[in-house]
Amino acid sequence: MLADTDLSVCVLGLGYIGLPTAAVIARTGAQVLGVDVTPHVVDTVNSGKVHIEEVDLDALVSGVVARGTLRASTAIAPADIFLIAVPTPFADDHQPDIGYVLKAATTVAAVLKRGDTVILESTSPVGTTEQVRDLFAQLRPDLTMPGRSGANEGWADVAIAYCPERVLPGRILHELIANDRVIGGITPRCARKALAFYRRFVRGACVTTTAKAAEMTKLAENAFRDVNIAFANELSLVADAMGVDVWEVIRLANRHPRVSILQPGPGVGGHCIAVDPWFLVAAAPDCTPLIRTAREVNDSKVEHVIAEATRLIDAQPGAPVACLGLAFKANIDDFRESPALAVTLALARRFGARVKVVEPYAAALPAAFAGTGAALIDLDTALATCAAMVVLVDHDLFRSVPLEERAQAAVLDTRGIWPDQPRPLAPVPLRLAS
Ligand code: SAJ
Repeated sequence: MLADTDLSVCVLGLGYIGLPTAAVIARTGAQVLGVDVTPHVVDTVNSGKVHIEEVDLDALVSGVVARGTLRASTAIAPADIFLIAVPTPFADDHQPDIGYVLKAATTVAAVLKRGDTVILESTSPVGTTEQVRDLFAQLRPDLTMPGRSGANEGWADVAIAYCPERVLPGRILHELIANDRVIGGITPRCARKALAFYRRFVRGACVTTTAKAAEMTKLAENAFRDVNIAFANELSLVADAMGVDVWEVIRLANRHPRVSILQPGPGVGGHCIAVDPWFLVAAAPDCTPLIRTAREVNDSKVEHVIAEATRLIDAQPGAPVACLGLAFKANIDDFRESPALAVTLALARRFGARVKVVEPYAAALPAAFAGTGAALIDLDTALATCAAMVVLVDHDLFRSVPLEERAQAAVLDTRGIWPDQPRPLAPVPLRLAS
């Protein structure tokens, strides 16, 4: 194995996964080149700064850039290991779009040489790693690719593997090292080569399998969480209709040794749990009614919260109302696919300047709010001036507000952070079976 300082690694995509991964590898002493299509991202990293908020990432990036082990560029260069960490969104019809992966692979193909290892980390539909291999075979007929028929297929010039990231925003640097990794090789030899690489910085167990099993494992993990959150969200609708406190029910049910219900909320956001289950549905639409329904339950929770918040605001004619939080979850600055943002935007479009937004992780309101009249204010101002409050994110800052500072406000608490808050409205009568 190469000494750490002799290893060159190229990370394609310097987003929420690529940049922390590049920095952690650079910390081992390997020479890391981070490639991104956005010049602003490249310039920011090269100046030792970060374009995303993640605990301790700024200090790590500034350290490895100063030490000379991490640099960024819009152009690729030859390396021993290529790690692809680009987005895999879905189209309007929920079909996965692996265009960025194939584009990144095309870029890699231009500099690929005998002995290199290519690892895909982006969450991907089952079969994507083999598609990348086929693309390499087409673009580089001078190199042998693994798992294609022919003599010595296990000993191809290039190793190709899939190793999904599993880190939780807010804990990325810790989880990158501590979490177990599933490493799927196109062939067992590919998996072993990728394993040797991850062993350099992962302290969790590294388990090898096939590329397809690793791809499906990642999708199964996020679909599992989505289904379980959907159960909690559905329970919250039933509990609301019955005038029961869902948070108390879940707390009590979770005292059962084999029950562990997740938390309801205003819906499921982020770029993973709200997206990845669709990859399974798209691959096997006839076998996935549960996964599809969970997605629909979680998406419909947003509409339910908008309706509830509208009732609350209508009951306070003319008064300012505070929406607490825009992020897709607590204590981060990531607003992608955020149900909190969707709810607040819908309310801002309907109630205009009456809507005040409190988001400690935003310096300004996102562009989508332009023309609505809504304003960004701080928490203390909201507590002093708003007659109604809609809690959409469980940021620690919001949790810390004592009852006496919010007792006078009508509150819709979609995250259950203020259990002592009096319920402002009678539940909407639902059609319950007698
Ligand atoms: N949420 C709830 N109730 C809960 C838990 C979460 O409503 O009890 C909501 C959150 O508020 C948020 C959404 O679900 O809107 C997703 O948050 P999350 O914390 O469940 O997950 P992510 O998207 O931050 O990260 C997930 C993780 N996957 C799993 O836990 C199986 C992470 O490990 C993955 O690396 C990440 O997806 C990814 O990149 O795929």
